Amino acid sequence: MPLFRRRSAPEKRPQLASESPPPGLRARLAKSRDALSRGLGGLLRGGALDEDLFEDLEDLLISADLGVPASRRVMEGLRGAVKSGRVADPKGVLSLLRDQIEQILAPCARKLSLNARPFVVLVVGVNGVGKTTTIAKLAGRLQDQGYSVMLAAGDTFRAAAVEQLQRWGERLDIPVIAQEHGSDAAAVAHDALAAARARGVDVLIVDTAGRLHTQSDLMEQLKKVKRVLAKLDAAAPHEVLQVLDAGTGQNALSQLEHFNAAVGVDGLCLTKLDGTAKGGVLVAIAEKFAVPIRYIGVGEKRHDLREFDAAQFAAALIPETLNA
Ligand SMILES: Nc1nc2c(ncn2[C@@H]2O[C@H](COP(=O)(O)OP(=O)(O)O)[C@@H](O)[C@H]2O)c(=O)[nH]1
Ligand SMILES: [Mg+2]
Repeated sequence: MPLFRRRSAPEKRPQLASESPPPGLRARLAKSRDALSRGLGGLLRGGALDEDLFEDLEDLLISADLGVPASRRVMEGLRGAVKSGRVADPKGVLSLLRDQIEQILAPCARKLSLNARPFVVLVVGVNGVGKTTTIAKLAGRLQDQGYSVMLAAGDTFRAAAVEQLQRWGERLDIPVIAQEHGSDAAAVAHDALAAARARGVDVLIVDTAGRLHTQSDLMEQLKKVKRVLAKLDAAAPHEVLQVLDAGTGQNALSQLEHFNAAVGVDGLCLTKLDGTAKGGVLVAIAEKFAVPIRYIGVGEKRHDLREFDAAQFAAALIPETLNA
């Protein structure tokens, strides 16, 4: 239960001509689905649902970045269903694949719940995965829901990073707490949380660097940011949100392990699902880690952030028919 009530939503901004309604998830996951579609079409049109086919299907799932353990588990489910006669044709295979994938994803579909005020989100992840863009999209989303938001420019390593966040702040009309490039990220986070409390802001989102001189410098900095936030509010940050670029495929799993070991990851946002055929990596992550997937990024614009929904994602990934 959120501790505080939502404010009434702000008046709708006039729609700009370029702001067409966001296309459905299916359209945005087309690259991942097409890759699977082609492979499934080739295999399932062939004929018998036999062991040769099962092996080829397993290879196809692995090549679509579902990873070995998840691909095996899906195929075990399919073998069982064919054996017991529950699945007897290609359409049945597709529907079973969708169900199996949904079952693997379902435990990770846990929404972010804003149960503190200010609710502090610390956004982490390697350079270029989409942290700053995700922060902007998330801030816009929360603002649309009636929450007041503040941003902290904690990527002080690159001059352009502070400006990038400030530009988003201007566009969204959201305050951005920043110091000059090269200053201490933990000091920025400290000032931002103090300001958020003083101004009674609902949500503070803290941006961070994705690269410093070394990987251990980065992890030490993130730990320091966490410590400093916790000094002001023992429960902060309430959410360490790691951003992962889905296009990096299996590499995303080792990024998660590294950051989780250093700072503890509470939730994920998988970005760039619109530009990659590797969307299956969400299934690999869900099979291996019991980590909430909060959001997915499906484009670079303000509205291109979706709450993660296991059934929708599975349905968008696996075609309904062989001609889809
Ligand atoms: N297509 C696409 N591009 C994205 C998405 N999220 C971020 N990007 C782009 O990825 C690039 C790096 O993003 P940025 O937020 O600066 O990454 P950061 O270094 O982690 O802060 C930018 O060009 C973004 O516009 C997404 O969901 N889809
Ligand atoms: Mg950034």
